[in-house]
Amino acid sequence: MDCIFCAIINGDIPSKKVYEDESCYAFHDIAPQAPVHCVIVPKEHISSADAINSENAHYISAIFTAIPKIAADLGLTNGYRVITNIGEDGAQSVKHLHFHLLGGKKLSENIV
Ligand code: DGP
Repeated sequence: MDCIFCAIINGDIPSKKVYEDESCYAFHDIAPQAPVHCVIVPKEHISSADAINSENAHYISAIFTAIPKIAADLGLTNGYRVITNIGEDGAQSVKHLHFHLLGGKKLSENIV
């Protein structure tokens, strides 16, 4: 399978790691849209949040358990935003489930 995020998880494509455990991997986004912008991915290839089911939902628990630790490590003491894009209308460009963690400034009130 040709997946950029699987290649990042495997170390075949370099990334700036911010967090890793047995279930998930987090790294700085290559095109940051906020002063802090990292991406958190499950280590198993799941195409998007639309493919979450009872078999793989444990990755969501692991990711959302990791997010407060990652946010604290990155100094996001005043809040942040978590976004996942899904499919064409959601403007998902990489077809491996990922959550954007954005912060470091007061974010726009547009788009949630
Ligand atoms: P999305 O549009 O929601 O699918 O977001 C994909 C994000 O992944 C986008 O913000 C840019 C980031 N990205 C794509 N390729 C790479 C890469 O090779 N390295 C890193 N660090 N980020 C990448």
